[in-house]
Amino acid sequence: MAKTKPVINVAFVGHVDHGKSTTIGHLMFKCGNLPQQKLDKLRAEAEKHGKIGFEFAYYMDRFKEERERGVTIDLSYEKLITQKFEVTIIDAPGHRDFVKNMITGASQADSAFLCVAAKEGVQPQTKEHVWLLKTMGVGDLAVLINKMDTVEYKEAAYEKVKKDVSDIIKQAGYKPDEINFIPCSGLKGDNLKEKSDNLPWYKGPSVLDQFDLFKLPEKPTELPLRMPVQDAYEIKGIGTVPVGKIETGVMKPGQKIVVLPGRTGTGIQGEVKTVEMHHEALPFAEPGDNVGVNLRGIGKKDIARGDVICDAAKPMKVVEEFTAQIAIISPLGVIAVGYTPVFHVHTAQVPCKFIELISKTAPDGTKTDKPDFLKVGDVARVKIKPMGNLVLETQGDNPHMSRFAIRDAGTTVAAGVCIELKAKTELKAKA
Ligand SMILES: Nc1nc2c(ncn2[C@@H]2O[C@H](COP(=O)(O)OP(=O)(O)OP(=O)(O)O)[C@@H](O)[C@H]2O)c(=O)[nH]1
Ligand SMILES: [Mg+2]
Repeated sequence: MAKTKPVINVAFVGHVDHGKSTTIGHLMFKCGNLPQQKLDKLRAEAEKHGKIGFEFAYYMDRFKEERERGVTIDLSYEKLITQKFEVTIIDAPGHRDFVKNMITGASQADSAFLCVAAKEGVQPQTKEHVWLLKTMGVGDLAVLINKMDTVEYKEAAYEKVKKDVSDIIKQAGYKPDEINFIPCSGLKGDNLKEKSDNLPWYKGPSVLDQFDLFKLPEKPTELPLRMPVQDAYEIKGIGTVPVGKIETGVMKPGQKIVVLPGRTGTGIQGEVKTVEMHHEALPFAEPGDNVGVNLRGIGKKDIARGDVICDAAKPMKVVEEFTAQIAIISPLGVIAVGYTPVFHVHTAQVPCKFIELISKTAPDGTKTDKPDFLKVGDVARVKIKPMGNLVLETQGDNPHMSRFAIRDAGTTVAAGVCIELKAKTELKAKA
């Protein structure tokens, strides 16, 4: 597929069962991507599983277990051509057990719809997902206040949820005044494609309109090449094909690269043979492109999820220790020196230890130097030591590669950004 319109990747996130998959499925039906005959089949299958009302969700939930349980487990993708964009819709799971997959989805997204059910309002994963979006660098957000049919399409119900969502997104650093809050019903179809007569008080865009209101993601092409690897496949006759989204820089056939940290922990040198998107070879790929790459000199064992393909002349650094600014979202207890949770950085997961608490600001604004512990609502400056090989950059060098989430026992404890770092060894480029 030749690139005609600019590509954007839009994730649907939010608490379990708030209607993400249903909204996408129904929108696809209204846009003609899901034919009536197929919908009838999905409806029959949903009924067979005792899941009446899940037919639109089934369009996105394609695995047997997802259909039987009526929950999204893994990410699924759907193409939509709008007036302005070629959109890749990313349907993320809301269930707390699958937050890892949501993080991967957020790492691929340029923009996102946060889906909140009108009756239930803000729920734990509503808040957690907001922080994760922010951490993963998704700056452009719209909020769907879904299931408006369950609150008789009342404006008061919408306003209440809008206020609660505004509060949490503001805490995470979004500007609620610049964000559209769209009332809709994924199941009944209101405000998905056309504006609905059931919501005459609402003057804003429909869900479909909103896609074209998302900002065209800035393309940091001037920064060095960084492509975090989401997965690496072994393809017969071709070799190892890592896939992922290019965060910064440009990738071209013939380019010298280094995979970091790679199997060795110190980087493996290689060269780009081909770059493909949607099975088409590209002359070059840019930030935002989700691509598959064939690399000369890199075997299956050399590369895995969590590695980053970097410009060989300007590689990232493997970190000895780093200073970070973090916000505590929901600690399981309190955080003190010695605490060693898992850090999710781009697509990598590495246990890291808190070695120093430098300072903190409590939610009431009180500042403390060298605090003994951190708790929910605190924003802190801390020193961290990775327990494995981790590549990271400072916010000053490359903001796209400086953010991380801290997770422990199935919960996102904190989110943060790297301010300063000390490299393990100065990796010399052998381009
Ligand atoms: N009444 C009503 N029900 C809805 C609406 N949207 C979704 N539902 C129902 O809510 C349930 C969950 O819908 P899903 O689309 O699977 O929700 P989800 O957000 O994708 O859930 P996960 O992916 O598991 O997090 C299903 O029973 C849907 O029929 C809506 O607008 N109105
Ligand atoms: Mg779903």
